Amino acid sequence: MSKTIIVSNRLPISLRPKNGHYEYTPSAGGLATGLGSIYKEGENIWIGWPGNVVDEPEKRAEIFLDLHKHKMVPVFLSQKDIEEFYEGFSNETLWPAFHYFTQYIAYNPEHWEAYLRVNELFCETILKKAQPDDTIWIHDYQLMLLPKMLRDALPDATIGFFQHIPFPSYEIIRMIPWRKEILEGVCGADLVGFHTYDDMRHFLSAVSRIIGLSSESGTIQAENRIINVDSFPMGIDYGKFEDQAKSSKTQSLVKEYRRQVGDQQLIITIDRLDYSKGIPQRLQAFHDLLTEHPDLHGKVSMIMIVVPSRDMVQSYKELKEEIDLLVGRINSSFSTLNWVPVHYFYRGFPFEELSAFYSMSDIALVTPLRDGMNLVCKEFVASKIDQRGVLILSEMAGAAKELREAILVNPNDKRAVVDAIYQALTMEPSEQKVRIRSMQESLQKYDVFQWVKVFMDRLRHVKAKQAEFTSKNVDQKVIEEISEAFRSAHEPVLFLDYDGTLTGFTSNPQNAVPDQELKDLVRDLSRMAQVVIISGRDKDTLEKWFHDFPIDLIAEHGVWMRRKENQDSWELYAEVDDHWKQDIRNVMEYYVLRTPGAFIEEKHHSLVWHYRKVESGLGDLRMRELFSHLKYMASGYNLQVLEGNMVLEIKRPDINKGRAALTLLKGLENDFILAIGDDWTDEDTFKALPKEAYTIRVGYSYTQATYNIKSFRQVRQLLAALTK
Ligand code: GDG
Repeated sequence: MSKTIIVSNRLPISLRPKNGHYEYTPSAGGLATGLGSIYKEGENIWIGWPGNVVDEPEKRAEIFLDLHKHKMVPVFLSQKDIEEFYEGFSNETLWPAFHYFTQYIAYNPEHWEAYLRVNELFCETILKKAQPDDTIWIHDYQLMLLPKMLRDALPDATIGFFQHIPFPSYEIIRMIPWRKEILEGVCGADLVGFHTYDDMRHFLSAVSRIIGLSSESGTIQAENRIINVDSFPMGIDYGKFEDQAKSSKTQSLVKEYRRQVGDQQLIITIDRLDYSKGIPQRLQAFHDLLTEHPDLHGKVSMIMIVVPSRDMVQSYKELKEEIDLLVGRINSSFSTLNWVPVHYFYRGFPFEELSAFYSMSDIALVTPLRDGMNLVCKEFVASKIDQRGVLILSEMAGAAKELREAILVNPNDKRAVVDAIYQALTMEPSEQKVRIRSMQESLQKYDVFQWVKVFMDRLRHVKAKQAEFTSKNVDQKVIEEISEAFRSAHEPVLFLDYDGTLTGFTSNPQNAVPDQELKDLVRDLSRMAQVVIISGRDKDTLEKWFHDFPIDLIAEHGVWMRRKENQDSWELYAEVDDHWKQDIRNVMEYYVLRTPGAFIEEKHHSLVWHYRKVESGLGDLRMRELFSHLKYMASGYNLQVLEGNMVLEIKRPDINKGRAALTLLKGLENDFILAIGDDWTDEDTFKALPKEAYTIRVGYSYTQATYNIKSFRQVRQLLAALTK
């Protein structure tokens, strides 16, 4: 039976040395709870770093055995790994880059080496446990190379990757010298998940621009499979926060704390120490609020919990000092003997106390400058069992995409934050109730268990889709079957599209000249079968490239044909009516002028707008614009607009490769037909041919063809097999 392996940098446990041994405390974090429903079942396991540096082999062995009981497998990291891989590349390169703090990005080749090394170490550990058909779910930015490493070793494994932090725009990711390896690493997965649609589209754009893999509706077309990219906003364990808030323990803590702080409004803020969380900016806004509203003195306090984190990293040390200073400034300026404006805690609290803080607070001020999701705001809402309270939430947190009833603010706009706090302090209880209730409803429905379920379902779905393609894949068995049928046929005919089928694409179409290997292949085939090159290319180009080959040529999707019996003459197979061309050309030229790199190709029956050389993204944008423009004009002329591989073509609908293929076959008694093509124009051929024909589409798109094949290289291999 196949199993599921969860992989994350940290295991959901902490080890504390005690009396020469270790004490294990399970983590209560949201991810650990959500994934608990998975790794604790059956043979499933969780693999990760236990959080301590342990070098002695005996101690490692002891931990290994202990963790085994908890269904965990440790990856041991050395002090150097921690410094270079974790603090270094993960937290000084990827973290600042992905949170748009470009001024903090370190570009250190040794850190990159460590990142590679540790990802490999994870890979080796996983490979000791994984079977070829297991499901492996990898978490977060510390392990972005791992999906590909695993894919290389286990080509059929089901691999999911989820990134908990934002994925930045192409402009940022391109700054990282190792961007290509990172993106290729992630693309080893079958399903890649982010918290928001913005992260997802940034990732897709980077993949297309940096590693040249295009995508449609979140599906990346890799060379031999599809990869799905989607957004899965992570939820919390709603029930746990609700139940805790209702518990007598929390209720009595709330009473006690309330007694201590007296009758005033409370603003809660909870974050790990991190510059992305906007803590100094928040303090400055609170400072301004107190300056502008002396009437609030003594009536409102902020409870600020900052959980120590990464304090070995220089930028974090500096941040800590800045926060200490700001808190000191506010408290020293405004405190009275019975009122402290900021209750500042630089430490973590047990869950019951955290719950009491959420429950007793009137306002949660969650203003990160950038945050993948932010769970604190969700936990606050879930803890409001009396539905009193106001959430102020940064637009820059992933959660802002879901929690629309919060007061949303731009955390860089200090004025807006001050106003938002004032609005929250004066909000009517009836309005608070409406807002909180609506947010609670959605958080309850989409909790962390639902998040896990949706991700896993989607992963299965992608795998099923891939299997559909694989079942149609031209493998060795199919090659043998086709070769066998080819050899026993008396009158075999081969319809071969040219660009993308027999050869790859070049930025200038005129450079896709047949190479020697292809020429030899076509010649060899022409001795054994009727070979038809069936292309959208103009006749002059085909004539130039294949003039003296004993083959049939079909140009411009069937407007022109040259039969092998009559190599010197091209016949026109469709009446050319080009009265529409000038109008359409004018429009296309306007789009050429606006789009550097675009150009027009004129054929007898069609006009083609090429954008392969246009800056990525701009080409698509202009193509969409031109598409709708031309579509409107096309109906008046009874023309058809078709989207091809980096081209937009407008042509008469009655001229197509299918019609041309049938014209050529008329009166012949072919006992073997093979057609291969790579785009929509070839679909007409596949559709028109008799059922017994072998039809193959290059690439893994949906097709009418019986089979899919990976690339033109595999097409050549198949054709070479026929000649043997
Ligand atoms: C990353 C992404 C994304 C905090 N103080 C205490 C305490 N906490 C718990 C909170 C909350 C968690 O820590 C913090 O989660 P966040 O989501 O706010 O932030 P990150 O740690 O940066 O997490 C983030 C997340 O991954 C999930 O994908 O949302 O954007 O950066 O659960 O409750 N828990 C206890 N005591 C504390 O004092 N017990």
